[in-house]
Amino acid sequence: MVDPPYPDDPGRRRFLKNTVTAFLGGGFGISVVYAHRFPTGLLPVVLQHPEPFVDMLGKDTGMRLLNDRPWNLETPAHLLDDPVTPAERLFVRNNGTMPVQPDPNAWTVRFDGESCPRPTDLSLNELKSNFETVSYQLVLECAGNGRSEFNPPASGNQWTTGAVGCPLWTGVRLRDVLEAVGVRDDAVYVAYYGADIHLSGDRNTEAISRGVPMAKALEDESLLAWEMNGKALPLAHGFPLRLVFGGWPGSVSGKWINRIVIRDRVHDGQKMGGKSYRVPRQPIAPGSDVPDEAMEIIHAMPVKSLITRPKSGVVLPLGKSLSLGGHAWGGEGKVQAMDISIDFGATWKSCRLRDPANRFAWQQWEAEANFPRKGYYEVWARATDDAGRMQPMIVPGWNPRGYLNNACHRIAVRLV
Ligand SMILES: Nc1nc2c(c(=O)[nH]1)N[C@H]1C(S)=C(S)[C@@H](COP(=O)(O)O)O[C@H]1N2
Ligand SMILES: [Mo]
Repeated sequence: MVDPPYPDDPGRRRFLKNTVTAFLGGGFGISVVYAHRFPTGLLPVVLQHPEPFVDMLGKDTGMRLLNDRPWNLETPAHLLDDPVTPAERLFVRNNGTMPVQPDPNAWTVRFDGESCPRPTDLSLNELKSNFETVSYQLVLECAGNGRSEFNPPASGNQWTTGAVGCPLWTGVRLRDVLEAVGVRDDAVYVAYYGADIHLSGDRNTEAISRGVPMAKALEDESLLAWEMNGKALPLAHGFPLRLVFGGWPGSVSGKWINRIVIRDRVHDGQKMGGKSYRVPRQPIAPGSDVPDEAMEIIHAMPVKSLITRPKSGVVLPLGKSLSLGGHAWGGEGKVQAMDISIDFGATWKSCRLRDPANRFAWQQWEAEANFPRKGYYEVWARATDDAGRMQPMIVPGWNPRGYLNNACHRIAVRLV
């Protein structure tokens, strides 16, 4: 798969030529019927927008490809309708190159760090057999979900609304394992290293190495997981072992885990400092420069919701009511109310809202809307958490990397 051409770069040009040749020869598993007529030097359209034809990590063909080096795929809202997100519809956010065919039977995790009294290696098989196995549905959301709406634009993957999902995860409690390994009283942070490789190929630099404060590491629901929805983790989601911390930025939920460090300070690994996964402590004017010292690490994610049915753009005859539904999640809190508006926020109607399957799982909501006249409408959806915090209607708090956009999700509706 390729990006648009870079005509000035000979290496890139050669790569494209080879890719096009392979494609025309059927090498991508699709026969190109008139291949012999294809003009030399032209880039097949499908290679610029490969979604419908090319196998993207076994994902639903409706996923939106943001980048293939590293892989980044998001899920359109209408494909996120399931209460438990299926593997084929879970977004992928990679910072580096995925490891190749890890052998689960040879997999070990090293536990060490300043606040670990007895550095220990545990095999995946030992983790599976020595600790209680538990399952929780946990929301995984990239802190950059919604980034595409910031103005001025923030660099990074231009996620719209689809870097979120809530699968069922199975594994052991990180807490149980930490207790067995030993934790000194001065422990402050627990952080991970994974087997993926920095895009530069440099083996001395991690693609990403992040962590959480002790309190989050020790929660009942903080998992070292090897299954998603009752099956082994797919490679793209961290096979054979990953962390899952529901309600926090997805970046703390390390994939392909092979080392866990118990730190006596805030972890200082790759993407813990500078502007990475950090936001200004005080609000700033959009586009302004913020010194790193004025930034703080993102902890829990804010309250948010999605309209997953119908798909935006629905056309309805006047007189018919519209059934709507979706999910709402509160970072670490519970969602206590869900409302929709059909008049651009002037009035709101409360929705039916289910309880979560467990803490840090998303909640399902449903509502009906009735429209007074023919024409264009938007349905806006707004969640309120148990601390009374509501989603804003417009993009909140500009920050240099475009994190934490929890503005209301909107869909277009036409009555005819
Ligand atoms: N080892 C490793 N772990 C990682 C990442 C990564 O690039 N490498 N990406 C993180 C980020 S930024 C997010 S949002 C989540 C995404 O998880 P998913 O790809 O399973 O949806 O994984 C996190 N864990
Ligand atoms: Mo992320």
